[in-house]
Amino acid sequence: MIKYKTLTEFVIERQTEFKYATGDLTAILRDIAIAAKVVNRETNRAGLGEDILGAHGNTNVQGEEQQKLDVYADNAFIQVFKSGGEICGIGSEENDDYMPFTSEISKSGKYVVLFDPLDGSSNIDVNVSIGTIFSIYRRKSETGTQANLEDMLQKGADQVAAGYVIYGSSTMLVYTTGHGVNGFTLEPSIGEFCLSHPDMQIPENGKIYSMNEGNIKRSSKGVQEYINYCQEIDKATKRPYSGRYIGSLVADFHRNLIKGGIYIYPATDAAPNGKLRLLYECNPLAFIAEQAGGLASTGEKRIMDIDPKELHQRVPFFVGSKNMVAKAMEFIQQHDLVNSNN
Ligand code: P6P
Repeated sequence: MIKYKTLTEFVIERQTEFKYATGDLTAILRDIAIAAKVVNRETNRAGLGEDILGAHGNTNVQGEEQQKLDVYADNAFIQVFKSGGEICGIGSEENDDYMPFTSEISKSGKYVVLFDPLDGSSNIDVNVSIGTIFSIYRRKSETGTQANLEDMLQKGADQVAAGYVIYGSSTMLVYTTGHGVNGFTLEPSIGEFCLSHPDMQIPENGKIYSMNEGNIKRSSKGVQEYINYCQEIDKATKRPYSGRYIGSLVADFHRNLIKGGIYIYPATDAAPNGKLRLLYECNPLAFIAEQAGGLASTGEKRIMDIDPKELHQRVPFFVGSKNMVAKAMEFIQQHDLVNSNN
């Protein structure tokens, strides 16, 4: 008899590591797992579902065309967070403003969740892996009141937990509470996330770089020089590296977490702060990366040190193997920061 260790068993076993060990984290991760299973079901049958493919017909605050599954996933996670009682409010990529929950049970919740319900959703119709990304903070406002914007605008270093779900060839949930990174694979026959990747560590070096090279001529000199570095022939440092870009952040990040590599979405002249959102994409993945021994930077500063100013704030994002991110930062320092100081 193969004994799986389920997510719930694992979290209860590790509950004491969670700063506020009151069972709240167990409940929050339980809720995330429930919503993930619901989203997984629809994702896996998207071509067959009741008209679940394609555009929803609205544009979100990002100016991006919402996919039907975007809205479906957003509602699924909001529903479980609302009914769980541990969460007093949320911020989501798919909602213009943050959402304080108004029930008495929710107002007594001690945590907020910032999340991207379905990242990479433009890939849904072409059967490419997509993901959910989440970031959990302890509220700053008084328990019993409605959550406020200050609860949402917390820097990444103050996250109490973070993680992602990847809906791929298998469905996995990967999370950290600041005591390492652990990965759980959904076992469909029992409907449980089971420990499959204990204590995940990202290799210090890698041979994969992930960037939309269509942006290269609109990127800084430092980024261009780093990509040139990746493409040079140098046996001693195992270059050229391989370019791998799925166009789905969670899928690119997850591959690099396991194999080693760097993901770059830099500032461009079209997107001067980059494309990715600090609160519910960069901070949670930065927490995972650092806990797995990697780095996450804007190219100049640590992602998790940034004080957020607005809910959908974008930042340039360099994340992955420690030595690869450090090397990219060297090129930024050499070619961009020096010039900007002139
Ligand atoms: P581009 C998806 O919209 C996303 O947020 C990430 O998942 C992905 O890495 C990136 O944007 C793709 O953006 O501009 O290369 O198509």
